[in-house]
Parts: sequence; C-alpha cells; structure tokens
Amino acid sequence: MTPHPSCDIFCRVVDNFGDIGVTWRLARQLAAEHHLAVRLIVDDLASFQKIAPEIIIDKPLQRCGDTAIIHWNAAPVLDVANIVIEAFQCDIPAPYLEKMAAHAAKPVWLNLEYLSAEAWVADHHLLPSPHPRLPLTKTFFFPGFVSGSGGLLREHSIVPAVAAAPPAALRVFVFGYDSPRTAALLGAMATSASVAAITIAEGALADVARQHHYLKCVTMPFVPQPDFDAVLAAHDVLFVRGEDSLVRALYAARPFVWQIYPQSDAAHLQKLDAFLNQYCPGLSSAAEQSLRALWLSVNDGAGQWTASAWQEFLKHFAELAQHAVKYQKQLMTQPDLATNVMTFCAKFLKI
Ligand code: TRH
Repeated sequence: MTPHPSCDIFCRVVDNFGDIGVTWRLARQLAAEHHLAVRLIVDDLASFQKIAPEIIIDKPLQRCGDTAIIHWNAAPVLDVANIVIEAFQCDIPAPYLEKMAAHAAKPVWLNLEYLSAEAWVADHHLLPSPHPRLPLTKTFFFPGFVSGSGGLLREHSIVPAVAAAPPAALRVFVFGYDSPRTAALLGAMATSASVAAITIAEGALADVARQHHYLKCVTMPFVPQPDFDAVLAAHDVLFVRGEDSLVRALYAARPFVWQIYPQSDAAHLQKLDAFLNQYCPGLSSAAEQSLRALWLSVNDGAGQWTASAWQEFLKHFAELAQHAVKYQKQLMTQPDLATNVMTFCAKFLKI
C-alpha cells in the first residue's frame, strides 16, 4: 500500500487568532478529508490553546486528533514532507529549507496568502516564485471568493443554508475588535427593542458590556474552533472580525457586520469595499446602502458612527437574511480551498 502523502504547514502567529485559526482548520481538513499525514508547525502554542484547549503549551511534539503539532523550534530536525505550506509568508526555518532543496523529489511548496476579494487576486493565484539561491520554486496560493482564486476553506460538513423567517426578537453574536465605534454599535444593539440577547466573545468588547451593565449581554469564554460554527448558527445577527470568522459568518448565512482587521495605511477599507462589491449584487439599493453604511461606520476610522445606521440595517433585515442564504448557496457551488490545494499538488505528486 502506498503511504499517504505528507504535508507540513508552517505558521507564525503575528497577532490574534486568524493565523493559527486558518492553518488549524486547513490542517484538520487535509488530514480528515484528504487523508494526508499532516504536521502543523507553529511558534505560539499559547494562542493555539485558546482555540484548541487540548494543546499542551510546553510540549514541542504532540498529537491533536489526526494532526501532529510541532513547536517551531523543533522544525529543524524534521524530515521534509511531500507538500509544504508556508502560511502568510512566515519564512520556513533555514535548515528545513536546505533539506527541501537537497531532496531528489522536491516537495510542492505553497505560500498560503491572506484572504481578499480584490480583483487582482485571481491574476496572482498560482504564480510561481523561484527561490533566489536554492533550486526551489514557491507557488503563491491566494484564497478568494470567486472561481479562478484558491477558494475558501469549507469542510464537507457545511451544507447549503435553508431560508427561515427571522424571529421577532433577535439573538446577536459579537466577536469584534475594541474601538469607540464598535462600543457604540454594541450600545445600539444592547438598547435596541428588536434585540433579545447578545452573546459576546470574551475580550475587550465583553468588558465594555460589563462596564455599561448591558443586561442583555452575556460573555462567552472561547470555545474550541470546531464548535465555533454552531455558536454562529445559534444566533440571528452576527458581528464578526478578521478573515476566518468572516467566512464562517458567510456559511452561517445570517445578516452580519464585518469588522475587518485594521491596517495602518487604511488598506483595509479597499479590501472591505472589494468584499462588499462581491457580496452586495442582488440586494435592493436601499438594503445595500444600509449594509454599507453600517459596516463603514464601524470600520472607517475617519468616519462617524451613526446610531441610525443600526436602525436602517434592521429595516432591511428580512431582505438581508434572504440574501445571506442566496450568497451562501453561491459559495457552495465553488470548489473549496483544501480541494484546490490537492488538485494543484496532484499534478506534481501523482496522487
Ligand atoms: O482573531 P482575528 O482577529 O485574526 C486576525 C485576522 O485573521 C487578520 O486578518 C490577521 O491579519 C490578524 O488576525 C493577524 O480573527 P479571525 O480571522 O476571525 O480568527 C479568529 C479565530 O478564532 C477563528 O479561527 C475562530 C476562532 N475562534 C474560536 O475557535 N473560538 C472562539 O470562541 C472564538 C471567539 C474564535
């Protein structure tokens, strides 16, 4: 019997939980659905433990489900895998890279990039980048929302959403970055007659809710990542941040607010607009305007928070709910990211 191909995924945690969140999802899916022998090599086991409580922080080599977890410092001793995925240009440790170059059968080396809806993504997806010194070529792999990009992470368990009438009293889920504008939105939600209850992921915004004694708010300690989707599905309105939660909100198919990860040069506003241009077609112009206004009032540091933005969003809630279901179904027609990785690698590895 031929052994299952192996795959090493390298991740350095820059900030928050997005880097480890994406790579942990990919690792689990490649192991469970594509039967690869996966090792996830990560430099920050404490952040990892927040979304995978079974991780032991001071153990450099361990198993978590189907996947081996290796601390970054132990990477130099590893033998080379068939597929090497470098997440977000994290720079693979030099000794491992030298081993890749020395190998007769070179591994397939992918650089997994950050998710963006910008138009250039499809043009840059799968572009090769030869190493300046070593006989190795890295291929850029760009996740995206459209065919021609690398697609989105989506496990087999995700099924097309079913439309349902929104309830009269809404349950809201909040996982956002702290800022005066997000605090203002939280206040508008917490005092809104249409909102029955708000679950807030632990962190600065949960502290804001406590300080203001918002009675509808309950703080949720971090749940293991495999349970995160179920939490989203149990709510009617979602307020999410970063990239991984954005994708999960899209699969939950609910009206939502996206707080994009802020960048100093305001590049995030361009990315936000690109995503809205993807997401909004099919909405009436009034509903689209309400969505754009609410998202901008939360994301645009130079903009003004307006309390009326939340009220306008609620006016279009039924339409936004229907649209979320349609958009989710549209995403389901595209191949998922892990499948796209495997299709690309199969050309080189004969698997
Ligand atoms: O944590 P984030 O803000 O990560 C960000 C972004 O990814 C950003 O693009 C990146 O550049 C920056 O980090 C460095 O948001 P994100 O991407 O949604 O990741 C959160 C992860 O945490 C996601 O995988 C879901 C997971 N999670 C849980 O597993 N359990 C929980 O209870 C919660 C609240 C989150």
